[in-house]
Amino acid sequence: MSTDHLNIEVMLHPVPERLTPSTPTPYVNSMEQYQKLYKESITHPTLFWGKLAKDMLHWHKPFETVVSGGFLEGDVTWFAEGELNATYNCVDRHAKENPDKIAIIYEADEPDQSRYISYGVLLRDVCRLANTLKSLGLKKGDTVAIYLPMVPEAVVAFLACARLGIIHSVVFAGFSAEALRDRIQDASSRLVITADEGRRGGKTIHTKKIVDTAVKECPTVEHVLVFRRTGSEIPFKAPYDLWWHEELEKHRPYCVPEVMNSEDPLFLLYTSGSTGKPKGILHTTAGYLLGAAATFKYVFDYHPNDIFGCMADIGWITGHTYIVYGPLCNGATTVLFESTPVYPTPSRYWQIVDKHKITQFYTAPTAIRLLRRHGREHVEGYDLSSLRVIGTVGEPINPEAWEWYYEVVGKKKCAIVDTYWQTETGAAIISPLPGAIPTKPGSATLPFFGIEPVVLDPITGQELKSNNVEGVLAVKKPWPSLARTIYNNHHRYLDTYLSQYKGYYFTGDSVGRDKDGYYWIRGRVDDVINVAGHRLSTAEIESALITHESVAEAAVIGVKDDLTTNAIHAFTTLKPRFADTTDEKDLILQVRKVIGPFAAPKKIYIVNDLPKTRSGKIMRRILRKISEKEEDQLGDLSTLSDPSIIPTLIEKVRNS
Ligand code: 6R9
Repeated sequence: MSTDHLNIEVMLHPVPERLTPSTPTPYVNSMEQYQKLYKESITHPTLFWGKLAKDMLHWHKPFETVVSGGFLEGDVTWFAEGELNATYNCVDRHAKENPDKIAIIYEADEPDQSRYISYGVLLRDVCRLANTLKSLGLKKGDTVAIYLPMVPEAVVAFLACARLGIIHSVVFAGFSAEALRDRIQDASSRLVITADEGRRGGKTIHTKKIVDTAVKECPTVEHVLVFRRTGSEIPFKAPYDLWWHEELEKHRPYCVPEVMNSEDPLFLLYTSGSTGKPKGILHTTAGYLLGAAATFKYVFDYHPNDIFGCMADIGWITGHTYIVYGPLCNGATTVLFESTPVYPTPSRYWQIVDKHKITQFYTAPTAIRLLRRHGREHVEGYDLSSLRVIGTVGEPINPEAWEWYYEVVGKKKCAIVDTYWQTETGAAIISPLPGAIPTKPGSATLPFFGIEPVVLDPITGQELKSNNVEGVLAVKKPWPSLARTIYNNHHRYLDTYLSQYKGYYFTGDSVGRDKDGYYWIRGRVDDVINVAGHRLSTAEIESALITHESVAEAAVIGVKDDLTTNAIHAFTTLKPRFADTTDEKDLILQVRKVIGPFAAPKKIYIVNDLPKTRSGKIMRRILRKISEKEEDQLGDLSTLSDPSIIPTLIEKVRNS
């Protein structure tokens, strides 16, 4: 593979100077210190993680074995024999020490409706909800679905489950009723926690109605607990439906935390893979919590008086790790943002930074690209001098967006952390450390402590050991926050992550390692596509299309897009008797209905034929080239069963 493009001299941004004398000194203060600590973490992982786990977490019973098992068998465990409770770690210990410290700043959809929740109040609310869950007969090992907008009660719901050892399965509130139903069914959830309605960008989302549709086909659900967010009239069937405020009022504000084993499940989170069926990624208590807490502290260089603002949604892993578990485990103040970057104006992010004096700000490259398009005038006029670290996650950041973030937002004084990780990795695995690692726009730079990334030759699976190489990204040795399994499908876990390259964890991403050992994530090599930081599977969208009565076949591809990294394009053929009565709009609606609005294709082409190999495989590569208007690069067409359909496809795309 050519590596020429890796040799372009990229501007190396030095670590920023400390801003003022009162700026805290970063924990890791130089490249030498990073390298020394990194080396220790790799040569003595047991010592390294063992010490960190003792220092950062509160244990009811200490662990004896730091790590056992490995990638060959897929039977990794961390901190066996240890006992702890995630909620105790995230709430109780801080509430005891500093009950008035603000845990959550809720920045509501409307800018004038902020709420501040202290650790003391959070503990009481979590306990009341935990007692409510207990009274409903829920217990350790059960699963509960959480389908809530970005309100503090969502955090309360996470933590009340964790207090009792109930496995929470949060479903992003943008998913449709059908997608929610599938996730409730797969996890056999006994309860759904939701809201009457949601508010986002000035619009109302009919959350409870979506839940009502979903649970019709979910016999395991015994109750729906409804938080009142807007107070509008909604359909409500007691005693199946229960009001959050009425139930919590009945219960005491203290509940003893359940003592959990390190390897007991903490939560499930569904994510897209290369087949149509989403995977329930399972994280366990101690390993996940340690990964979240440690990366939060070091990657964002969190210090005790900081205000941390992660703009993600709690429905995705970024929200789990860097709105909830990472910050709260460190006793930090975390911002929960209900709105969008452009509501009511494209200055909203910077208003929030100014208003709450945010010190670390974390968002997705797609949001930065969007705001860059709106212009720097929307950033000017706000005091952003509280910021020290500004981060990105979810997709590669292009150098133009990086530079804009660095100059216009960070005023060339903040460290940018481009954090690479996945739902499966639980926490960041490749990322700069703000005080130590010089950055290059577009590179996630170097591995976090204890992570040994490798570049593999995609065909032979051989490790490409030198620098200046391109290949696929894998990790050599287990680390605490890696997901342990796919819920009820360990076989699929082994197949997806551990079998392709024996002895390694395979990320599904391709990567380059440059002459300085810096990593450049290139994108997925499987059928997963990244649209505005949302992870989607082409197969999942195809199966949504195919369930429409008129669709015969569907092929979905990710096409390069300036704003959203990839845009979804779909090619479909129709069953002859529906050919005159179905149009593109019907098919877009179908995807919105089955998955959710965020998965709707940007373009749908209804065509007579799809390009296939002689064995009947759809050649998506050709459709991608045609969609990207690169017809001159279609490559070898000789394997196509009918090459004559190509000009018609080109014409269709050109004329659309
Ligand atoms: C945390 C999260 C994971 C996929 C991952 C990769 C892409 C995430 C990235 C990045 C380039 C970064 N990705 N961070 N690509 N640079 N800094 O996003 O989890 O939703 O599971 O997505 O996102 O392709 O494999 P998830």
